[in-house]
Amino acid sequence: MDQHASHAADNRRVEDVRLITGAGTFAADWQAAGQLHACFVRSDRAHAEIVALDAAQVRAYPGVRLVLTGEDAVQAGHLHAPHAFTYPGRNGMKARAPARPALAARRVRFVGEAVALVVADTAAAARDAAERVRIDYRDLPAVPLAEDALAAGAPQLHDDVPGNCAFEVEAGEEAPVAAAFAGAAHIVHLKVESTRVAPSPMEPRACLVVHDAAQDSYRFNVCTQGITALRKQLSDYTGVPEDKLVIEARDVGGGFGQRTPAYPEYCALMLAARATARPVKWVSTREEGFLADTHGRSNIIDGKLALDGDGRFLAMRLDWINDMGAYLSPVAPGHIRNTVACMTGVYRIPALYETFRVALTNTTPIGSYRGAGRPDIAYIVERLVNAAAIELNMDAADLRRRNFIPLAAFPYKTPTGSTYEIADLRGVFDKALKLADWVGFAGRRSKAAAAGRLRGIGIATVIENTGPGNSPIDEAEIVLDASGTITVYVVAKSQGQSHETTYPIIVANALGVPPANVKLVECAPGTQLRGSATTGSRSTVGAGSACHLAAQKLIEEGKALAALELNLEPSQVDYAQGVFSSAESKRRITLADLGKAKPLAVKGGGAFGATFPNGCHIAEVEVDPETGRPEVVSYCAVDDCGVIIHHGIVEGQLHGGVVQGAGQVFGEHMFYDRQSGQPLTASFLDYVMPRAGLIRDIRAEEYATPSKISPLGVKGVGESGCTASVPVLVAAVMDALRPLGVTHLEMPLTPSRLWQAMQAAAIRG
Ligand code: MCN
Repeated sequence: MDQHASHAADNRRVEDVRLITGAGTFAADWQAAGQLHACFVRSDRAHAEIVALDAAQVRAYPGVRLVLTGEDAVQAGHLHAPHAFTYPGRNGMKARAPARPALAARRVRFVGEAVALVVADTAAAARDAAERVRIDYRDLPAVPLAEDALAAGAPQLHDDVPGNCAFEVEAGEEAPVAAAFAGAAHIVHLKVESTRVAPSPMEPRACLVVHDAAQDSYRFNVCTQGITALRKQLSDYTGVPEDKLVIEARDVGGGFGQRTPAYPEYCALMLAARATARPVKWVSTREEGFLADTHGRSNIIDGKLALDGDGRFLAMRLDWINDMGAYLSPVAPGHIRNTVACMTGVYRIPALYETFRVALTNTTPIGSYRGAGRPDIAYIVERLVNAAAIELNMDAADLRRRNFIPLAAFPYKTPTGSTYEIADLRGVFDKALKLADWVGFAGRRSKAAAAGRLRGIGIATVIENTGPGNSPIDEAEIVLDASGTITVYVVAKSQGQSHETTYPIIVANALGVPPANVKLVECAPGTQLRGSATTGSRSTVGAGSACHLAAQKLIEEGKALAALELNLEPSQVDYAQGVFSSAESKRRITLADLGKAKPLAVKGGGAFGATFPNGCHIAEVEVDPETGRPEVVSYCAVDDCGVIIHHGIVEGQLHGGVVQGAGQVFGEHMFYDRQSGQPLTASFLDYVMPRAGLIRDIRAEEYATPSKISPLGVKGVGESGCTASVPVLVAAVMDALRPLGVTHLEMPLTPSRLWQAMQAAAIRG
């Protein structure tokens, strides 16, 4: 066990009691004196012109204070949702980013798009009035599927996005890949879909906006993954300077990437707060969440892997269609960046090339979703590797072992430009094979077969980047105040990752004091600290490292102040376990007493690049041939996230991630009617979330290779579980059905889909 884990031995998390006893403060809990309530009128069709919008009658309705429409948003200039395709695409192409007024003007492009905003004295009055807003639409043909949207002659969503193609971009080099394919002994080809999912955090979105007329500034209480990114995006969207936007968030009930962007609703609420001169509050319903919160994934990937006669990988080509929904979200391009960063996976593949076509469709915009491209790239790469093992009649583990990047090759520069710092792939792999008893599988399969069940095993060996983050610098501030309290400030924002436990441990370990003596404040309103939002599993690397460095600075600056108090030279002062002392003079002063005499505030931080956590997951699934019901009967995971700060939290993050991936594999799917563009799974009746019993027992073990990117030796872990569980669980199901001749299925692997595949295979004979 490393030094940083020592204070966390009892595994308790500081925030748990507050959160599980209902004492949290979530976005909807905020109230402001005199607040009004908002309700959005949303489009009930996927693609239509707004012919007329009659709000006159509604404006006169009792309790109604304001009705805003798309024209108001256009007039205010709340028009251009920011996006991050700021780099040139294929042949120098510039991204075509369509305007997105905060309320739809003249045309709607997806079911659930906000068309008008009604503000009233009560939430009920706002809802009643919103139902009475009359909108006449002229329906237009809809294209909810990305491949349809990119096809010649498809209905066009935006005049300035010809062919519904917002961007084309490529990575790697095409010529060496083509040459390697020409000389390959084997080529495997697969086209798969990484399905569209609705992230669905527990806390529905909510936002309270207060406009200060004197300062012309806005104050928000909102569920967010970090205020710095949100502040910048809101400013870009509305033109209001960042220093006029103050954002406050306390507890956030899940984010999964979906709580990052500046949603148009927030910009419409700003207009309402300004126009009414009253605070305006909006709390989303769950149904609105399905329709208007960003979705995740939704990629179609055509992949080819070339191998030599000995099963060595020669080259890989991937052609992606990235569905982005009706508009570009500010965070969507992150998927592409991440798939490029990890394209080679854990394998030495000398030549790589991939293309991306970013499609706009009549669906809810796509944003980041836990993993943001890493589960997608891991899914296609691992499925190709499994297909290759079948083609070559090799054991899936042997084929992987043959192609791993060897330990001696680290730091490893990939053909698509990443530098993997350090990973002991064989070490992780061997530990996982042993944990899962890989070699004993044949016996378990026979036993299951004797009981009339189809048993399969899957393996996934994955690596992911924990992102450079949306700020080049991460900072933390530590204040030692006159009461002797140590408070640490960061701009990351926990949504369930237990930062309130983690950062105090980091600071306490550096200072040699109990973690209980250190308090954390995340995202203090108005803070000017720099740092990334809690995205890309980089908070421990970024904000955590900054906390560590700030604590070291506190010791150094504390020594100078202690020297003054003790009438010594700073060089005569030592520090250990919360006490400044001098061996010669026997004088001493505690950290707390120093704070009382000389309060101190220090800032620490730096630029911490991407780390590359990796893992090997092995799962076994049994399928009931009578009903098609799959059951995960074994799940083993060995992960390397570097030095671990808190083992219990890491385990929890892995479990959560694994089950989140399993949700996509077995049930979750945002599904649209191909003709009308109506979402058919926009409630928990139809959208199948994973239940607690889906994976009953996850056996997780650690394998640490410390990272030098962070002074703590940490790598990220928040998304690792779902990056690995998507490919491994699909592989296990496919392996179970392979003896029947089923070779390819798309997610979600529902009982009915499996049953139908088995029936079709039986008919084929
Ligand atoms: N940790 C550790 N040692 C390490 C790395 C991490 O002890 N070497 C622990 C720390 O306690 C830290 C936690 O793991 O608080 C997560 O750390 P990290 O990997 O840095 O991830 P972030 O804090 O940046 O969290 C982001 C990540 C992402 S991107 C998504 S999406 C996600 C996730 O975390 N969404 C979550 N986990 C989630 N968990 C919950 N409950 N809810 C979400 O919305």
